[in-house]
Amino acid sequence: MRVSALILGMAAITAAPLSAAPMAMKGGAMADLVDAQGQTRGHAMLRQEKDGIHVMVHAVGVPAGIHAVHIHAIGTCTGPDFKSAGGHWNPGMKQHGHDNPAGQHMGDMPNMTVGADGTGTLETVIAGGMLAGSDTSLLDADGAAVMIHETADDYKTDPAGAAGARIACGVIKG
Ligand SMILES: [Cu+2]
Repeated sequence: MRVSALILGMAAITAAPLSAAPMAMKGGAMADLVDAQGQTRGHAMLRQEKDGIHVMVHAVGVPAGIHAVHIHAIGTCTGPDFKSAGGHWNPGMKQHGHDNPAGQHMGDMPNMTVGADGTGTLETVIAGGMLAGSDTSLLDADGAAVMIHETADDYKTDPAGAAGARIACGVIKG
């Protein structure tokens, strides 16, 4: 059911008025998430709005539980550890975590709850974030990646929220 909703959502984007096309082309991106074995683990859609980057992550085949989801700074997903994606997207040179007084990273996002069926959805807004068009944009020369972690983000431990291993990674494609 969630997949159908997603397809409808994508259709809605495609059916946007022509006048919005240049903005949509500049402002939309997506990522296919894969695990350490290269198996599909869902996808993410990102779009630019006035208030920031709207992010929707849909996971499939992920262990049930609460998982950290971040934007990492480099658009390279080399398994099995996905360290190739670097640290969190952090153009403001802050520390990690919404609950950290010195935080937070632009790439910090709320945790995603995955159910017993292995699916989970996260919808959030990266306030003030820019996909493209500025020197602090997400889609810079080395790109960026969406990452799902093994465990929950504690929203305060620098630099990564004590969220454990990187279990699924997706290169963000504009
Ligand atoms: Cu991360």
